[in-house]
Amino acid sequence: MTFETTFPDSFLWGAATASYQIEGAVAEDGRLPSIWDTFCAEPGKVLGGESGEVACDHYHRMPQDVALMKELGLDAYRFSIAWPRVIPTGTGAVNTKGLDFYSRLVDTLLDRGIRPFVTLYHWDLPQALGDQGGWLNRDIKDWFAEYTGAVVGALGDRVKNWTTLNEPWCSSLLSYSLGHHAPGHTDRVEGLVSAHHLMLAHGTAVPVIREACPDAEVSITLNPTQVIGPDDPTDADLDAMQRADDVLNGIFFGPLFHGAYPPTLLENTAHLTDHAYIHDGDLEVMSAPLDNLGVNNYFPTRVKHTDGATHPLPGGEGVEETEPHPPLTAMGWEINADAHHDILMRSSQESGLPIYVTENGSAWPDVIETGPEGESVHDVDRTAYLHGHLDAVKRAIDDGADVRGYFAWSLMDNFEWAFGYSKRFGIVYVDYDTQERTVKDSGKEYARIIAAHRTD
Ligand code: GCO
Repeated sequence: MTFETTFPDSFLWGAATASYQIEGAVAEDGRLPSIWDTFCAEPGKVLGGESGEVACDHYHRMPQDVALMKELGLDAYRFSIAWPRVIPTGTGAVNTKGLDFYSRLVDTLLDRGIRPFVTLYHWDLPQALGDQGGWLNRDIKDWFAEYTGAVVGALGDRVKNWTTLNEPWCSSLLSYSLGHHAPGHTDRVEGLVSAHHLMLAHGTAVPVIREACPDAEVSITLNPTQVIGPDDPTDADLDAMQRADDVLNGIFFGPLFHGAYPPTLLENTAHLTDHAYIHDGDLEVMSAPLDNLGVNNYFPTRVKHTDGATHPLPGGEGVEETEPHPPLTAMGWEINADAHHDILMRSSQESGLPIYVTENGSAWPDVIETGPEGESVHDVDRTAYLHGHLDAVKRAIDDGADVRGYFAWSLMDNFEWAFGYSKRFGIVYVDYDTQERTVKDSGKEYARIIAAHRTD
């Protein structure tokens, strides 16, 4: 191992997970279905018909999993709260048993000296709210504020790092325009409307968090992606790049940090909608000041102009997504640490805020081997990806971005949404038959890097 890049002493080392991807126990202690339980049950939506029903059984193995975090030397743990555990019907009665699980998790983390970073929404919307239109219903801003108040009211005495939403791009455009995620709709306008309501819910929740937890550090996690065009772009290619950037990045950077949508996004979608879902005053709510920005980033996006079919994203006229450049991960994602550096710089400039890399990592076809010293996973590719991307983070810091921490995706292998259990992102291997956890070589290397930075 030759990785010797050094980070500032205050840099925070973490790992991330999400409720539906690890918890299991979907019908326990009063939890009711989310839109993901429903989506998984629909034939053809998730590879192998798999679901988060058992996942990593984290709900029952939480103390051991926190012990594992301690063993790795993590400073911080980023997890999400399942809305359908806390308010199973979406609005109304709070389920104390559901909330207690997270309260125990927070106490266990704090006992071990690990700082909790809590995400309020990582895609598991109560089905009861899905039945009322989900993110297409403007009332969701109030439903989300009510849920936020319940959670922050219960945990805000111990949790300071609060993130409203994880990757609103995925819960809007990927879910309502591209149909890959729950609820699986394929409508260009719905992608725009749901994105707007996500931003509105976010902006409505920010003051609720501050009220319940005055010393909170409030954040949102986006998944911006560097848009790369052909080497010698024509004007038409530049237009395609702008359109792609608007619907991937500007659609969130604009409302959050500039108080307006990109004008080109509005122009290029005007033939689809009159944008009547944008009400007076909305942009003001959406741009509520934040304390930091979470960035999840794995790969860049390559586009060029086409005279062929319109891309299914809104404003996709003339846009063609082109093949990623090798080397690729098991997801088929381009490994491009320079693009990671560039998107951190961009995120820093757009937001003017401190940044946390709240997710970054890679999937590989891991093989577990049994030897004299027990089980091991020699995931050299994941380790190389980790080194390359950490180095890119450090370059971004040197170039002036205030990046304050890095969370590996993921602490352990888990339910990878539409890909079921077929893709492993963990730095810890999970045997889904026995629920045994094995720290992979990449996890050991991450622990070594963290230990090398310990100052206390
Ligand atoms: C996302 C989510 C995670 C994924 C991870 C790998 O970025 O899509 O936040 O839940 O599992 O990114 O795809």
